[in-house]
Amino acid sequence: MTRITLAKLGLLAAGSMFAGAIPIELAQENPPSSAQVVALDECDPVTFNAALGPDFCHNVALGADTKLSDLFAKAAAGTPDSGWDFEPDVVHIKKGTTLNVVDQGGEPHTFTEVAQFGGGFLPVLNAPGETTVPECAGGFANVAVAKTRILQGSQVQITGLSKGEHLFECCIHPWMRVRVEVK
Ligand SMILES: [Cu+2]
Repeated sequence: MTRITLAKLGLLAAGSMFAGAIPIELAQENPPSSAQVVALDECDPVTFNAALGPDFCHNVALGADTKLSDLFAKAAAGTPDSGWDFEPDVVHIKKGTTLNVVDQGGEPHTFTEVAQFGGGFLPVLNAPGETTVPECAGGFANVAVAKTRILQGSQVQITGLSKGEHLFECCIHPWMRVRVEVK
């Protein structure tokens, strides 16, 4: 027998021992429930990638794209592009529910818990007069911010939310906001 096969058998044995050890009550308990939040954007690959790098925007926008200059102009006017959005805007969950946040857009976002909604770390994308909230300060040079990043096509799971209200926003596009109510 090869070493790999032996290792596999060992894993199988360990797995069945573990399964056997699970108390019946636990096995019958419903799996923890989950709720989904989707991050959306319609970045235009041509203009975004020309400015931000060849692989920045992966969007398949099919005509719904927003050019980078338009995104900046709308943010500066205080009327940010509604194509950049977390959906739904409000989530009601029970304590213990896992929140799955999926980036279905073309560019990276962050899902960052904040005490109060406010500006992100790129002043050019903040509403007029809006300042960077403390939780977004430093941008991706700040590990606390960087670890809340969600890349295109990936998802993060938020667990262990306490009862009460939790506010999340994108530190890049700060008009992307979600209020989570935990009962
Ligand atoms: Cu974003």
